[in-house]
This record gives sequence, structure tokens and C-alpha cells, in this order.
Amino acid sequence: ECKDLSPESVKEKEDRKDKQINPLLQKPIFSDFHCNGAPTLAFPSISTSDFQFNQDKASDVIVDAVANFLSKDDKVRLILVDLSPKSNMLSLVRFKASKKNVDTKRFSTYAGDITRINTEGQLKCNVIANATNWRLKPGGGGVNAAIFGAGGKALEIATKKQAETISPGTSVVVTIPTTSPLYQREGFTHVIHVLGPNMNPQRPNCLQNDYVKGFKILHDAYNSLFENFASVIR
Ligand code: AR6
Repeated sequence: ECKDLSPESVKEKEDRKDKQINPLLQKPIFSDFHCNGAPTLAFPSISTSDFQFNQDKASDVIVDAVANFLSKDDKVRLILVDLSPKSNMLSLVRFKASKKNVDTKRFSTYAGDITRINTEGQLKCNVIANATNWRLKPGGGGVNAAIFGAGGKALEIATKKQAETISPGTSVVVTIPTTSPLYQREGFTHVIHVLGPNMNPQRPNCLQNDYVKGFKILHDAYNSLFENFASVIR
């Protein structure tokens, strides 16, 4: 079964206190990571909340794209993130990944805030993905608001320099400015903004339940994300 990297349980926390380990010492050392660890991408489930893409269908696309990417690149690690340990998306993907024998040392799920995954989850992710809107506009709720909020003005400016807009099924890489809390606190080097297919009639470019187009765009979105991740760590 796919390993869950969620923050430690209350019991684990108590055990750790008992052993009197200073939690600060357990924080990842970012400068060593590139040399010693596998480059890691943390990504949210694209399109399955505000954009209302069917979650069961999306989980098939995720597991497919992950398995395909891992088979081509043997060093990287990928982590699917969602806010709640009760996330339906995380369960669906873990179930399907284990059925497909996806390597659990290289692909996991994490329940928590992606903008604090390294400090709260004691992980060493280098790059995070964002599920954005076509204008690459901060705010608007969901993971986009969280990432732009945590990234601060510096991330907003760096994003604008990179692109004004983004098309469905593509992604835009932004180097995180060293002044941004996402760099300073978490140690992330890049955000990759991804625009997925939209099934929500109240948002632009609604596909009106056309899952033939929707599948293709979601596949393209993950492939673009993973290719861009591979290109930034090379
Ligand atoms: N950390 C990890 N995952 C999160 C977080 C977080 N802080 N916040 C939300 N999620 P959504 P979409 C999960 O709606 O469906 C925005 O307004 C969430 O539970 O953020 O692609 C944009 O501006 C879900 O699993 O993105 C666009 O207009 C996943 O992130 C639109 O929403 C994606 O949910 C994009 O909609």
C-alpha cells in the first residue's frame, strides 16, 4: 500500500517528546538535499475541487501520468498533497497506485498544507505545483490562494514576469525569489503553475462535461508539469 507521509500522530508526537528530541534538529537541511536526496515535487490534485472535474476519473489520470513519469526518470520523487487526511482524492490515488504497483519509495501522498509541507511534514520537497487560473491571478480560493498568499508579493511579481496568461493543459515554471517565505521558510526553489480542465460553469472555458476533451487536457496538464519538473532539476 502507498505510504502516507502525513504529519505525525498525537501518539508519535508524545513518543518523540518522551525521547526528548529537539524538533528543530529534525528539520530538513535544504542545502544537502540536491546532493544527497532525490529531487521531489509536491503537487495538488489539479481541477478536482473548484474546477469540478470528476475525482474518480482524475485519479486514473494521476496514477497513469505518475507511473509513466517514474518509469522514465529513476531519481525523482513525487508527492500528491491534499489538505485533509480524509481526502477522497488521496484515497482513490493510493488505492489505484498500489493496484498498479507504483513504487512507494518514489510516490506518496501527504495530507496537509502544501505551502508548509517541508516544515510541518519534515519533508524535503524542492518544487511545488499550483492549480491556477488562466490569468495566473493571486487569490480566488483553493491552493492558488494558499500558494500566492504564502509566496508573497515577490512570487506574484516573478510570476507576472514569466507569463500573463496560461492555456488549459499547460504549465509555467517560476523560480521562487530568495525573499519569498516559500524559499526562506520551506526551501522550495520553484513553483510550477498548472492550468487544468474546467468543468465548473461559473469559471471560464467550461468543458460542459465533455470528458473526452477533459481527459486529454488533464493528461496534458500532468505531463507538462512533470516535464517542467524534470527540466528544472536537470
Ligand atoms: N494545500 C494542499 N492542497 C490544497 C490546498 C493547500 N493549501 N488548498 C486546496 N488544496 P482547487 P482546481 C487542494 O480548487 O480545482 C482557484 O480559485 C484541494 O483540496 O485549488 O484546479 C484557481 O484560481 C484540491 O484537492 O483547484 C482556479 O480558478 C486541490 O487542491 C481554480 O480554483 C485543487 O483544488 C482551480 O480549480
